[in-house]
Amino acid sequence: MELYHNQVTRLQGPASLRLHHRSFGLYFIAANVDADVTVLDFPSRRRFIREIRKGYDIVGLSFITPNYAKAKEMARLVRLHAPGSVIVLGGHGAAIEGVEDLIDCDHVARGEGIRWMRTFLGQEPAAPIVHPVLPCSEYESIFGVPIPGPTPSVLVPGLGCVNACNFCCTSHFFEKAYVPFLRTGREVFEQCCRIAGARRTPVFSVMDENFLKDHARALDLLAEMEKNRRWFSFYISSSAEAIAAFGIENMVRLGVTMVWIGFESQSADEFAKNAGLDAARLVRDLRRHGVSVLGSAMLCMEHHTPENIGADIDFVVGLNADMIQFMLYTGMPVTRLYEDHKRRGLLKDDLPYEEWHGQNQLNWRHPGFPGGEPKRWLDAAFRRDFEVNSSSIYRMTETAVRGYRTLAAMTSRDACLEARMQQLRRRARLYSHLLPVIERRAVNEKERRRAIALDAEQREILGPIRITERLTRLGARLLAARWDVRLRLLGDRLQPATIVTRYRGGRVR
Ligand code: B12
Ligand code: SF4
Repeated sequence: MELYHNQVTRLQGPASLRLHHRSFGLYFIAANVDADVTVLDFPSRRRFIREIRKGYDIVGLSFITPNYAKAKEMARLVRLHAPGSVIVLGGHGAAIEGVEDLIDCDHVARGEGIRWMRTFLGQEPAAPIVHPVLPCSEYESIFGVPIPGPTPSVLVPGLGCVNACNFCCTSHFFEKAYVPFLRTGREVFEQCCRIAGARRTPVFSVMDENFLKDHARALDLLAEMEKNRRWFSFYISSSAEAIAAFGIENMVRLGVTMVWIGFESQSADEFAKNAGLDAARLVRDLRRHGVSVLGSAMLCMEHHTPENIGADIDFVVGLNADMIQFMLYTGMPVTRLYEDHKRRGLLKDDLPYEEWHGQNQLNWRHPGFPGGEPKRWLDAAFRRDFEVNSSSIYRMTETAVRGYRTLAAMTSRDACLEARMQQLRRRARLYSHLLPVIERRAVNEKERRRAIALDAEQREILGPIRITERLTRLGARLLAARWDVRLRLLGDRLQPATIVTRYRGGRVR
């Protein structure tokens, strides 16, 4: 249930960012039907059985392709313990070909689920959508040190993307169309005000594959924030071409803290979204303005060979983004890539769906990368990025300091830029308290020296460390030492506790 530790910072040891995410789709459905609904997130088998024995009319199972075996087992348990319940399968796993014959169920909901469930219940499918109030992550820590304050709230302005890159599940699952939940900047702004009020944080993690693609909505949101002087900030995903159209200055004004960009490969022109892109420059400019970058890249693509893949890894490492996701080129059911691999007889039919997640084996036969070779390249790529560019938390601290520097150097700032500068200052200050911890656990001498230098630099521009901050630093060092012991004795697995949320007529009880 972790984004970073699964596929981004997983080889960064104690410096890996740890957080759990809920299964948002289920809450969206629960908040938008007129019925009594219980959402069980991360249930243990025992907890699941206890709940379904209550005899629900419908049990909806949300799963993605690699969770196939779990969904199958859960369906079996429903038949056994709640034979009167109707089983509905939904989420990306519903795209598995013939899933209705593979998992014992009554219905399969493909694509957007609110509309599907409302129709199934005989309710108005096109009624307005209520955005649930939810934390994006349950628990946030780094080096075992909890990140203070409330976690960001989740914001889902819409699903899918029109770009239809051949490998992209989300685009194909929603039929290459964008399914908006919030159509205008004003609607996004209103939801932000409501959710920020309830959760007491202005920070949002936006689950929208390509948030800046709807240029007009993003500009409209910025205008609303400026008019009302509410300075929300956002973690977003966007394609390079959408970022270029929106502009970096607008991103700073909008309060983009981090952007996830799919760079995919050095041969960027293969994807229209990256045509003519100077990726290194884009990353440099964003980071200079205080916007952290999570760049993603794919390994073992068709054009890769053991001879040329190293150059692609070097290219991605050379971008020096704050974080990198390396992922194996994997065609999931419903994508054009899957259809293509199937047509060419390349799919590994005997590979269980649990392995279709892009972090271990390829789900297709690539002549250059048999057996365990893909994993070897993946690990080497993550390791190289870590050794060359240091830990992601070091880089994020550097981005915040650089961003503050850039904004502070401007000769004039309006209210919006002034607010953004103050946010960057607070972020730089907060992250910098981990620099002594980074220094002690540095991956190499280069990172150790960088951490010391960055700490000195931030003190020079942000002022000396106050006494309370010294205590914070001491606390961070103690917690990090405790985490080292925990990792040694118990390993790095963090199992989320079950979360139960009960809704009555769309409202949380
Ligand atoms: C948040 C997220 C996560 C979270 C998961 C949190 C959780 N508790 O499930 C984290 C970061 C942990 C994560 C991890 C992984 N993820 Co992920 N993740 C996403 C992401 C970015 C957003 C999903 C989301 O919440 N969207 C918002 C909600 C509202 O939309 P939704 O989930 O699609 O739900 C709607 C419909 O699908 C449907 N629906 C969903 N469930 C149900 C259930 C019923 C009964 C019904 C009727 C309808 C229905 O209705 C909902 C409302 O319309 C998507 C990409 C994307 N933008 O969709 C990838 C995505 C789902 N992840 C994916 C993958 C591969 C993974 C990993 C395997 C990656 C990895 N290698 O480690 C891991 C697996 C983790 C695990 N153990 O399950 C793939 C799934 C591909 C596939 N075909 O199965 C996606 C599509 C990304 C991609 N493009 O490749 N992920
Ligand atoms: S731009 Fe990103 S979200 Fe859109 S189709 Fe391509 S990979 Fe998917």
